[in-house]
Amino acid sequence: MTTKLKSLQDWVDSVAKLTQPEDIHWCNGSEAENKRLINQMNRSGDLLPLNQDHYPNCYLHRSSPSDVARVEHLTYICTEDEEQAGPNNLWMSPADAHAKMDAFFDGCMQGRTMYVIPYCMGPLASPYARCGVEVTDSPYVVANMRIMTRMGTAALERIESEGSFVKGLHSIGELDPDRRFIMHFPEDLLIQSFGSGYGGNALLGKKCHALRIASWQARQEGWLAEHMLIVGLESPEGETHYVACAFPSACGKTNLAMLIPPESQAGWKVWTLGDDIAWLHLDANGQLRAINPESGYFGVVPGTNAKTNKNAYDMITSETIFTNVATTEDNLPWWEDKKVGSPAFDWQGNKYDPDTGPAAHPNSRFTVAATNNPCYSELSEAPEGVPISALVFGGRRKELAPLVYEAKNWRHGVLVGAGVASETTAAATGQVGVVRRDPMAMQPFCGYNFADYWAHWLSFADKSDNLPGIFHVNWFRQDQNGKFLWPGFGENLRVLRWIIDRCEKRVGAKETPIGFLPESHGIDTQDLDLDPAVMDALLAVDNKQWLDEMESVGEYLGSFGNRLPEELQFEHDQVMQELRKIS
Ligand code: OXD
Ligand code: MN
Repeated sequence: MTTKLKSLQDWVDSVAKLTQPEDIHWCNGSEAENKRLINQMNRSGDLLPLNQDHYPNCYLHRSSPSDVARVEHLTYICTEDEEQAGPNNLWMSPADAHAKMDAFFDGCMQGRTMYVIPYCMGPLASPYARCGVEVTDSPYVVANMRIMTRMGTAALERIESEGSFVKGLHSIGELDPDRRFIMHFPEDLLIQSFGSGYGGNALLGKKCHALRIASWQARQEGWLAEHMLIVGLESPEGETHYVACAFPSACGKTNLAMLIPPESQAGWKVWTLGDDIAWLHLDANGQLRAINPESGYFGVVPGTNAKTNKNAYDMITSETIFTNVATTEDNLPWWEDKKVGSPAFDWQGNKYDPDTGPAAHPNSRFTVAATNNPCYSELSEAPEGVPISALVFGGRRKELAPLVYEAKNWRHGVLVGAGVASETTAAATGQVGVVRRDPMAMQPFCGYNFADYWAHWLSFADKSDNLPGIFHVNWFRQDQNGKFLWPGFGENLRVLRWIIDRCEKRVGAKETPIGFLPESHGIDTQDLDLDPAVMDALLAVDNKQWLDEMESVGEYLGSFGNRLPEELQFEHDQVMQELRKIS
């Protein structure tokens, strides 16, 4: 197979000339093609079949031990003007980046097959969807892209009719951390990734395209590409509200997207649209609508059990690619907190020894089609997406941030988003558990200067008088002994219900300098067995702590210099003033 689109054929030819593969395979996305690839990877050892009686069509991939997470220190935005990338990104000039990458790619596919993967991010029939083509020498990437995107012939047809696409060139190289870079050239809609096979570095449709490049495209075209789950909440009366929530990596987006209402919330139903990325557009009526550009989940495995997320637990018992989990004696996948079975082999395939650390890697992952999810929303394929009632930011904070609060208006909400901070997790290489600023949960993913990104967010206030409410939640507040105050998981529905009630103007709220908080009894705690003092602690706003926090947010915003939008500075000054009045 080839293509009738000359610009695509020329690009593929030029990549082949540089990388010198033995074969070129254009992926059509068919079942037969997938089977052939899986069989081939079973033979090469790239994919190991798991126990097929209990986990039909499930496979295990073991990464190279130094290739288990995103590498933010090797991820660059390469724009002509350094200011475009901003202090939030590592920058390299396109000329330097090309020189470096061309040397890496030179002859790197010798003896290997080069796969050409046409893919579509978003429903194939959606005007909001955008296409790309990834060229890779990794069959594992092909199998994952088939789950995570609409990949193959239909995507190629759309690309041929549109004539434009995002180009992604990937090679695992030698999987050498010293010869690894993830480069983005937003001005050319181009991604180049070398030396890693890990999801976020190698499945280029995901973070590289659907967030870094798409955020750039979105600014130019007037929409938003965000690190957000999308979930529908259907009330017992049959009314469904959709919310989109941005949390940093590995802070429970997949769990919230697949939430199971506890018994006390009888009659509520939850429908998942997406667990990681949302593309948001204003429609002709000024209603914000969301599509999920992805068609599968690449979720963190440890912690998933029949209690924490039964939907996910069930969803990954068939047709799933596991990466870096442990295995039991009878070849079942195993991970920390699975609660059943015990590990015989660790994630590297060695006999499990508890002294050498966890059996499954803390960032071990599952890749599975969204349609496997028991609460898959039929609207996932709706070309026009779903209407969004609320946008919710959140982070992992032991203290400070209350369980929930609502921004005073859209502009203040942009400040709330810009002020998001969270304790780091295993999803990226580096220290775990340190608080870092992660505006809109986009710190690792915004493809341009945050100052311009906030200006873009702020500009929506002038485009519609019908924008969703903006909220902030924190499921992770702890007491002095390190115990979580809020039960989390399914019970988070109680907080989402308050959010919906606020959007529908059905409940009052308490005004504080940081925003609107639930009144006492605002959040339904029936059957929760929660001491009222704990609820008070969860909703406490400590002015002194908040003054310190806002000072630190102010310093952070100041680091963007005079590119920082005045309106954002104004919102910040307002909150500072209010806090000072009360302190
Ligand atoms: C992810 C991440 O893989 O955010 O979704 O790191
Ligand atoms: Mn993510």
